[in-house]
Amino acid sequence: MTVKERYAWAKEMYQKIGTDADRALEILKDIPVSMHCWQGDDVIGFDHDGPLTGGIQTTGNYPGRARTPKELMDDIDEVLKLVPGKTKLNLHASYAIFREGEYADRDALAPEHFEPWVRFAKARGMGLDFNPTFFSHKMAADNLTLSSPDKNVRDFWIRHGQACLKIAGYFADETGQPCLMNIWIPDGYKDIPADRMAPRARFRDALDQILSVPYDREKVVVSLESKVFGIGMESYTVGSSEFTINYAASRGIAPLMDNGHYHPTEVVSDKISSMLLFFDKIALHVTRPVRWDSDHVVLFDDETREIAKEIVRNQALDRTMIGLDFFDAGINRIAAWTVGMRSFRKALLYALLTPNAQLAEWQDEGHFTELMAAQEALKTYPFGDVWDYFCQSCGVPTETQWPDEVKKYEKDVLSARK
Ligand code: RNT
Ligand code: ZN
Repeated sequence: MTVKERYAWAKEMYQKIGTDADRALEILKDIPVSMHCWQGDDVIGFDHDGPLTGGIQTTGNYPGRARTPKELMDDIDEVLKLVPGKTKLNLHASYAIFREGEYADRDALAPEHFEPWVRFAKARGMGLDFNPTFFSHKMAADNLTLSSPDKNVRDFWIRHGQACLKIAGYFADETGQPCLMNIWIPDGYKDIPADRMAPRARFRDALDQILSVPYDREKVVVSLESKVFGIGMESYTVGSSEFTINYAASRGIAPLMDNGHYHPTEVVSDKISSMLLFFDKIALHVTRPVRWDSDHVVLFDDETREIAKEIVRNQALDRTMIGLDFFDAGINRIAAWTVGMRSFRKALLYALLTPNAQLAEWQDEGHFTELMAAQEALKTYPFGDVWDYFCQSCGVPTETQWPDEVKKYEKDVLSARK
């Protein structure tokens, strides 16, 4: 059977339970999913030669890491060939590209330092998202930035945030697509703090100063990412969940939930509905925490599907800014990106093929047996046939084809990076 024939058969199966596969695919291809640039080079960037700091860690040393802007762009191009649907590119400030002999510190970054990225994105019809980088820098040596007791340090990072807001506006203007600017700081303490309030008060005031720079809220969506702990900051994190939700709610910005940033039995899929009831827009970092905030490659697993279902069945596709955030250096990095991006789009497809109205009706009527049986039945529906057809119609390899592409790229390109 051809991919098309498999699809025709699968479509009928889904029709029987009341879902329209053609319509699902139409919606699916236009959902923007933001691909993080930092999977390609283990979160290093181009503006420093020090280590990755901030209490996050990339583990593994698989050969082929992108070391230059050109290599990273080549790798992203390769991934784009393997990933179906509308993709945005998510950059960090540390990926500024300087001309020969030029350098600007984080507080002096300007649109011109991202001009090559804008050219790259525009040529591919991609939108850009952005993140100030409050780590991997000498002014963040002790993992204190916007909450630092040292005013000099705080002011430096406030200027960085303000500079990034301008760059985010430039991205939106140039690409014609809104830019999410997500703020995450590593700040916290390893051991039991003597004062939990003052750092949070300083963080609040610093954020207010960053946001005092005028920006167009139609074009730039600012979000604030929470976290429960970091490596070396196990006892206290300034930007906790309560802090960020309250800050975002009171200042009219978006909360960002990274599903690696909660206690291991908490799930972001259960938080989305509550957030949607009180916020205009929410943002996500989809990742895969394994026992801790380990940022494993996103898979087509239960929680990933559940997150996608919450977005789709609450009609929140245009209110949720979806981005991925993981970094695995233990396997081929192109494959890591590809699996993560494909997995999240698969999860969106799975959600779109779920007869959500029928399931909700059963819940309301108390038919929990039918509900459980149907949810289980869906797991073995001919989902793969719809997915392969979607890939083929987007001009990218099907599920069994893409690994060969990656192997070829590894042989031709990555293996030469010694
Ligand atoms: C860290 C946060 C943050 C980073 C990226 C690189 O725990 O998840 O989003 O992963 O900014
Ligand atoms: Zn994150």
